Amino acid sequence: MADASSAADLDALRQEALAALTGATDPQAVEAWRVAYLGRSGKVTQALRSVGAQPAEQRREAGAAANRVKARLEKALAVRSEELRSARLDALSDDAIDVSLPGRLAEIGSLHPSTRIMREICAIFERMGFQVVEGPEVEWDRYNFELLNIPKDHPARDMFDTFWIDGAADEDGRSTMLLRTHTSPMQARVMEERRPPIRVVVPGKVYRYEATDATHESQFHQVEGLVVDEGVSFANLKHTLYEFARQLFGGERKVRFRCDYFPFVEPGVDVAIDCFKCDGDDARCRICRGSGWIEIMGAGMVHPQVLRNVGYDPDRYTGFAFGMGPERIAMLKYGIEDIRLFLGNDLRFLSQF
Ligand code: 2NL
Repeated sequence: MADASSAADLDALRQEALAALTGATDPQAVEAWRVAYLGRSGKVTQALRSVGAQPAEQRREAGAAANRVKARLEKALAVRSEELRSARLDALSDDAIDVSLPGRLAEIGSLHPSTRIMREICAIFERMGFQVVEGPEVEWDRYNFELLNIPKDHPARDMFDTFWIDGAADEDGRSTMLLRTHTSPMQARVMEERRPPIRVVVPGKVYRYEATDATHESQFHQVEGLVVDEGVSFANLKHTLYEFARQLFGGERKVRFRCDYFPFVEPGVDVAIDCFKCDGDDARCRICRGSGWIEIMGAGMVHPQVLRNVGYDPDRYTGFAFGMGPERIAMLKYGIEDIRLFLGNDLRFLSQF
């Protein structure tokens, strides 16, 4: 088209260009079309340039007409580009990666309730100057029972239904290796390795071979504590555990100590707090069952035989020890009714903590 500046020529150019654009079905073809018509030496650009060669009285109208064609084609280009873009998006199959979507947020986990309670318990004792130590879950008979005043054939071993491990045996063929039934063996190790003063808390997993129900699991946790030094008295035990109970369950709590039996202490006590749920007023209270008291731990003065077993002179050193189950404490604090939930891996339970 040598001279495209007449009204008829411009109209033909517009139609030609619009038809060519319809035939451009991918981004490269659309770009080639843009260069061919609207580019620096494109046909529309040339038509605009040729306006200057027209007779003066026609220039104004011819320029306006050429500019209208240019504007019309630019609009058509924008529409066509958008059509092709949305057609490409529609063509993506459902499982194709849509890079224009925002990313999925990572789910942030939370601490397991047993971990959370164990950390709370340990933090209270750490503030009182205790050191946190951890020990092996696979133990020797010697640390789990013997040093703790529970010799072979002692009836107290019936209190612990033990997972014995095949492989190591004594001269009578009885296994000597086991999954620890409490965390006390680590305290025996600490006493054997160090000399007083000793102030440790031992959190960790323990194992019992027993049928599971709402209040029994074969795997759970304990936090035990031990203090040994010259002049440690039952008054120190009472004060320490009183302070602990009030920090964990609230400053209003009363704390009760009653006689109990554990082979590694003498005297032994059970420690209870007054019921924070019903204050002893509800005979059918789910937490204290109407007694008004909730047992939270066992404790006592370290048995002189245990001190002798690790080479301490019981006339010089005395100590107190205590033990508690974080699952039981979590059940009381959070109103959890079944201990099996702790290992059930149900996110509806776990995500509440
Ligand atoms: C309970 C009772 C208790 C201990 C644990 C202990 C450890 C050593 C020496 C003496 Cl090395 N005693 N531990 C003492 C009394 C009670 O736990 O009901 N635990 C869940």
